[in-house]
Amino acid sequence: MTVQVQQTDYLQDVAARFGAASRPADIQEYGSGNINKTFLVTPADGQGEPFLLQRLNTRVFQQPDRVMRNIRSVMRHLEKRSVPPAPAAGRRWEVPHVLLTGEGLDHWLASDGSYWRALRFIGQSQTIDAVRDPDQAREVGFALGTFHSLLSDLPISELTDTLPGFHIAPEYLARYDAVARSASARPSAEETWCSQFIAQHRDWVPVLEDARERGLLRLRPIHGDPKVNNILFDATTGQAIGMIDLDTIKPGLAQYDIGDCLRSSCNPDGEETERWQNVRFDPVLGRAVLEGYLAVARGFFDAADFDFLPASVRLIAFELGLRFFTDHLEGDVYFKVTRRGQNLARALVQLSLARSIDDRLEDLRALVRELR
Ligand code: GN1
Ligand code: MG
Repeated sequence: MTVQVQQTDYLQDVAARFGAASRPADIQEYGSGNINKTFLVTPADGQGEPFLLQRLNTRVFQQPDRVMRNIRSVMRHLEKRSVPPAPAAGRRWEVPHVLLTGEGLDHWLASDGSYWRALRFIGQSQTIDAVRDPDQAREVGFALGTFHSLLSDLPISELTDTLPGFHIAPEYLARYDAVARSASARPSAEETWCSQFIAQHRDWVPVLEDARERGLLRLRPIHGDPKVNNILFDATTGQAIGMIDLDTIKPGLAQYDIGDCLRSSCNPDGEETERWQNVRFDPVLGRAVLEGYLAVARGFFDAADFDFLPASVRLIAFELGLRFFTDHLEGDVYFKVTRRGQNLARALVQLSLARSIDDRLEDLRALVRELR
């Protein structure tokens, strides 16, 4: 009870820094992110707009000022850019603006060292954890295409790397190898399945970093984390209206984003399903996502971008499986869990998704040939 009250006072205090002047505001935990902690703050009647309060996970983002600097660069860029990409004209498009403290800062560093920020709450919107049908999938592609298109003329020199090594698949594999060497001598059947699957498909890992080193793919501004529940939909029309969670914006390969978006939106069972053996990549949804994406982004997509699309979808599913499994072996230090075994369950889902993508790789290649 006392802990609860202290916790509430603490949050009220932090919320007040960002303008929740009325106390007490209603503060509820919000969303399903795996990294940061998010709260919805609703000031008492007539005392201001609701907003999101987030505690940045500084174990993951060890230089949180860099995260905020990137978001500032992106916001400045979007404000300067008056013309939306043609297919987006006339549609609702929202940006998660950062709110300032009374002192004009974009974050609040609490005395216990925790790092807080606040974001405008975008009303009349919703997120989804799995895609329902091709129309929704087309909207997912449209959102990522619009986002890429809006940032396509932001020089990467204006962005910093908030998370060194993020999406560099060979580094995740090296980390896994190191952790696996000291893992339990008595693995469970599911752990054994994961390690065998990883051992059999190590050759999938270098495809994008090799292409980058050979100069085939270039760095550009990416979102970094465009999974389906980081896309906002209008609550009434169901149209995609924006991308949230801008912490991982950085110079990267568009293939990381498209791979992540496809692996996430073409898995109708979602990331948290317990029935991992049933997980399938849905090619009908895949076609719709790519059509929606290319309707906006075709202009800056070159031949090599198309060439590496199929392999990048398989890679990002495999990479995420590897990341979840490594975290499971390390004792759940990176991704938030509510129970022991959750990161293993998530790894099984992503690795069997990678297997399903691999089964369909020829179809994916044919689809890309058709759409290019
Ligand atoms: C994490 O924070 P959230 O839930 O949007 C992770 C992504 C993973 C995703 C899987 C910084 O994203 O890379 O794809 O979980 N973000 C970071 O659900 O590691
Ligand atoms: Mg995130």
